[in-house]
Amino acid sequence: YFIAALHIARRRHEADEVSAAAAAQTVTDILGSLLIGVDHAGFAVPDLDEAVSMWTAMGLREVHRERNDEQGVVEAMMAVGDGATRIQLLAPSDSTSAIAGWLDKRGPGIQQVAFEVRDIEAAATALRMLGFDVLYDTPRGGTSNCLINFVHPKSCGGVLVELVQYPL
Ligand code: MC0
Repeated sequence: YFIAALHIARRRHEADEVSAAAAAQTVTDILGSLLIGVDHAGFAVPDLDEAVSMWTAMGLREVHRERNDEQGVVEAMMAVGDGATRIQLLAPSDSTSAIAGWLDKRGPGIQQVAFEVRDIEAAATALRMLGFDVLYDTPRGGTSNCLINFVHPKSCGGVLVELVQYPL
């Protein structure tokens, strides 16, 4: 439904029924309706166990841990309070991963902010229509069997935005 609505907006502009600005606004409105909230912020850390200990000492709780070889990370999800907010601790599992590169260049810190979306394919289509640089042609596997994709920080104000869709 969402992807069909996005293509209709584009076709209406191509047929000169609506202006480029009006079509873009429709795409933005659809994209806005696909956003559910901030799922997590991802912190790059050199050592997962040490980072988990530090954030546990601050009162966060580890609720999930897994290794993702495609992304080259070992990660722990930390709950902040009783709500749904999570901090994702990301340590490199191999020296060529994005997290290893980030740590080399910038050291530990906030590497990404993740938005939960209702339909990740539609969100990626809308973002591309609006000129954002979406990294993967098709979503890949993320935490807890989520689908993930990313918007390149160069097209996004210097912030790496992750898109997350939970399994049904
Ligand atoms: C790089 N840059 C960033 C950045 N990474 N800026 C903000 N936030 C980041 N995370 C900037 C650099 O400072 C540089 O700017 C320019 O982008 C190119 O940097 P680079 O070091 O050459 O980096 P690239 O191009 O090799 O890689 C950047 C890219 C990569 C975003 C394509 O990190 C990537 O593919 N990320 C998506 C995958 C990922 O992050 N996986 C780890 C989390 P200047 O100004 O110096 O040119 S896995 C995950 O999160 C999963 C497990 C999950 O949640 O389920």
